[in-house]
Amino acid sequence: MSVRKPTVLLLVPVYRVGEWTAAMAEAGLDAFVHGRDSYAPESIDYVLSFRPPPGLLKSLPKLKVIFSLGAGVDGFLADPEFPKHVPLVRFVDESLSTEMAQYVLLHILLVHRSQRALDDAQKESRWAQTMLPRRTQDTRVGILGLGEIGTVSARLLVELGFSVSGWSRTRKNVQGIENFSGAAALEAFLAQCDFLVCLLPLTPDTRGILNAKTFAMLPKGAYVINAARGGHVVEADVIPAIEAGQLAGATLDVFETEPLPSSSPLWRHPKVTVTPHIAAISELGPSVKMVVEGIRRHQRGEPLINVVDIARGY
Ligand code: NDP
Ligand code: OXD
Repeated sequence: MSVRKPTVLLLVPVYRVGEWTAAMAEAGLDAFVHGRDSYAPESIDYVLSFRPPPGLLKSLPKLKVIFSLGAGVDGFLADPEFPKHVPLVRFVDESLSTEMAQYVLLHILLVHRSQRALDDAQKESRWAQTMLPRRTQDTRVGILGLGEIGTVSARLLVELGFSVSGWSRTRKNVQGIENFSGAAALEAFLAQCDFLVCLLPLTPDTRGILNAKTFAMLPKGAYVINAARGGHVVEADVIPAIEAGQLAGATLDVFETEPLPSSSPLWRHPKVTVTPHIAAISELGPSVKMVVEGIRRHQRGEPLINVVDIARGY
């Protein structure tokens, strides 16, 4: 069967269009490829993006599949004109999940092992041998979101001896991880988290889930890590919860406004660690593989994989 040569729109930074085009050709995809500055809307079959400009996808009348460069698709679904009849395939990748798990582990260990305080002691040539970590098996890590990334992170922490639980929408059975599911179980889940790690998708149900009320449900002195989306946190509630001693501190990789404005007090608070949405980055090779395989599947009439459930929001 002969198939028409497809046309692909790459909504990646203009300076990256060349490397994407070359990598797709190297992967054997015979396609017309355009960047955002040179395309005819009626010619586009497939689009690749992370946060497309609102309204743009709707302006492509022959669009067949949308590929998300990121694992999170909130940047697509925030568009009120998102064409809901077009399948949206999201990026799911082992190396992305591993990098996320590394980020989570790094920031838990920095706190668990008092590394920041030990750095301060070194600056004063002080032998701080009394700064011993709490027993790992007595340290309870709770993960909001036991999906692709949450499960890899949870397993890594279990292997290192932490006591791990996870919260999901539907019931999960992951060995060694206590599962809490559904909105009704959230309070009981939070009540037993010394570390709370957010790895949820951003949906109407999860927006603002980290707020003064949920912080108050944690044990006093809990530590919060958000590597999911800025919209999960009510940013104005973080510093008051730390100053009240309810939170020991927070590590935040993602923010409502990115880059985080220099006026944000989060940058300067001694108990807040800010990183620039860098917990994990989608690599070119696996991203190209997802797009090329997805286009081939679509052209052969085979089912697509990792299709987002638009009604659910992830
Ligand atoms: P998945 O879709 O695989 O997992 C999502 C998990 O969240 C599932 O366990 C799901 O439950 C749970 N969940 C969703 N809604 C609810 C709810 N209302 N109540 C309880 N649980 C809920 O996503 P990934 O693991 O692939 O990615 C998670 C997020 O990580 C992305 O959406 C993205 O925002 C973020 N991310 C951030 C990066 C960074 O660099 N900072 C990089 C990559 C991703 P169930 O299993 O029952 O469906
Ligand atoms: C993602 C991200 O969702 O990079 O993959 O944030």
